Amino acid sequence: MNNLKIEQDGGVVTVRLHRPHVLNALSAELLTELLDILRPLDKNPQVGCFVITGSERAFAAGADIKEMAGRTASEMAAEDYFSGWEEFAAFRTPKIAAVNGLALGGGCELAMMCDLIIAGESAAFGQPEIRLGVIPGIGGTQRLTRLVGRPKAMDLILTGRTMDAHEAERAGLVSRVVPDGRVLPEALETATVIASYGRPAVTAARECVDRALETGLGDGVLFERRVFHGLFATEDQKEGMSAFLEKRAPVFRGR
Ligand code: CO8
Repeated sequence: MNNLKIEQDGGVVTVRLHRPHVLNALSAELLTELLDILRPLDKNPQVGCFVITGSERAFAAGADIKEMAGRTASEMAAEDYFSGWEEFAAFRTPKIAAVNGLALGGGCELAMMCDLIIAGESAAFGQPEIRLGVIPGIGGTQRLTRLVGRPKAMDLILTGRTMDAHEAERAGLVSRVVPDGRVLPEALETATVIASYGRPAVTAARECVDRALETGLGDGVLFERRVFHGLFATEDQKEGMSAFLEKRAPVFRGR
């Protein structure tokens, strides 16, 4: 493992991006390592949440420009360069981005593939690809627009400017802003809470929320109601509601 540091505490797996010499620029090798490590963990019922973080200075300063710079269009297309990030986005385990410092380009796009973004007060978010003669390529034009709306997405993507954590929170990109030193503790505490809940309900909640970005209101509400009905087939629903009525803490078994 050259580019990542992994820690596991109970049901929470923390992945630290570790390419300090290039501000955690996202290389193809980093992506391969990330997918190789998370693929089996995503299927592991004992794992309830992933936390993705970087360093104090940079969450990630984008895709690795050195690695991309000399490529031709046909090489990029033939490799479907960086399409593997969609596998990361599709993992069913909840993902929290714990962001200190720079989240630029692919770094901002990686954070947006997570379910929550917890940012330090000094964090900065942006899609500066226009300055390199390209555009976001790992979902930035799509996810940013859905999250913050067209006016702010155009502002960021056409100017390449960064926004600070408070602007990002006001815009709806960031879930919570905390003091810089609290970012990882807050993310780990939040991940522990999420990991303590029953997996069927967590998965259902994620899928329903994400469906809101893909579909119309009527279809989305119907999808939610059907999923809600389906959860009554789980032991966790019986346990959660019985525990409430018996005034005790529930013990979820993830089935
Ligand atoms: N890729 C490679 N190396 C990088 C990157 C990067 N994205 N960002 C920083 N580095 C390297 C620098 O080259 C430098 O290396 P060296 O010490 O060998 O010169 C080192 O990290 C430290 O950086 P700086 O000296 O530049 O540090 P500063 O504090 O002066 O500046 C900045 C920090 C402002 C973040 C500056 O480094 C910068 O502008 N970086 C580039 C940011 C950027 O443009 N990101 C977008 C990249 S493109 C992208 O993400 C699109 C994804 C699309 C993928 C498409 C697939 C189909």
